[in-house]
Amino acid sequence: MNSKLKLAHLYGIVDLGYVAVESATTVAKSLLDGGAGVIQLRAKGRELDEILELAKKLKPICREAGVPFIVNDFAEVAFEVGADGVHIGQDDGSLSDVRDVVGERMIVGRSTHSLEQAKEALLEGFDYIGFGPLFPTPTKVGRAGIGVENVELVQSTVGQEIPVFCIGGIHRGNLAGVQKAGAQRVVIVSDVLKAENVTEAAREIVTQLRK
Ligand code: TZP
Ligand code: MG
Repeated sequence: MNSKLKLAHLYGIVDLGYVAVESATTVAKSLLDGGAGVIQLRAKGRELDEILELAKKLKPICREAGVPFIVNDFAEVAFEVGADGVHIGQDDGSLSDVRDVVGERMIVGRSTHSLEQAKEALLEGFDYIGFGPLFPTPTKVGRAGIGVENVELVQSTVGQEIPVFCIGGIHRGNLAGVQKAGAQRVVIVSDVLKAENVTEAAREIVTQLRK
């Protein structure tokens, strides 16, 4: 298991749906100060140039904190900026397609929406998975929540081999329940990014998950 990912409890996302480009580096620092153990740049619908430019700024900030920097969707961008990883969805091709671009050493993560997909991702060789959305969420519209029923099973099977980050509609108000359902690691986007104090929100989550 990747040692840095193993240490991560909160996977933070700098999502340009919530964060202005000008604030992205500040928000990344706030997430890191709060204890986020992974940072992803998610920039749906943005021009490649813009993503590349921002990724170049975020990478050294994460590097300094010793935290993996992951680019969502764009293996080429991840490779060009020397990111630590890239994250792809179910419809973004195979692991080997991505490996052709980024090589063998980069972290590659996969979104999964069922126990079956989670097991497939492990077998294929992904370094970690996202598992969800557990609950419907405005951050990813049009996708139903899969609930927490399989969280324990995914954690106790796939989660023994690679980190499993539960995602989707998780917030400080339901985190204890998600944890009780078996989650050890989470991605939380809107609750943290919309918080008055991003660092404090992240810290609260990390503290809860370390319990
Ligand atoms: N993939 C599945 S749910 C989701 C993504 C990117 C969004 C999670 O965002 P939030 O705001 O924490 O529900
Ligand atoms: Mg994607």
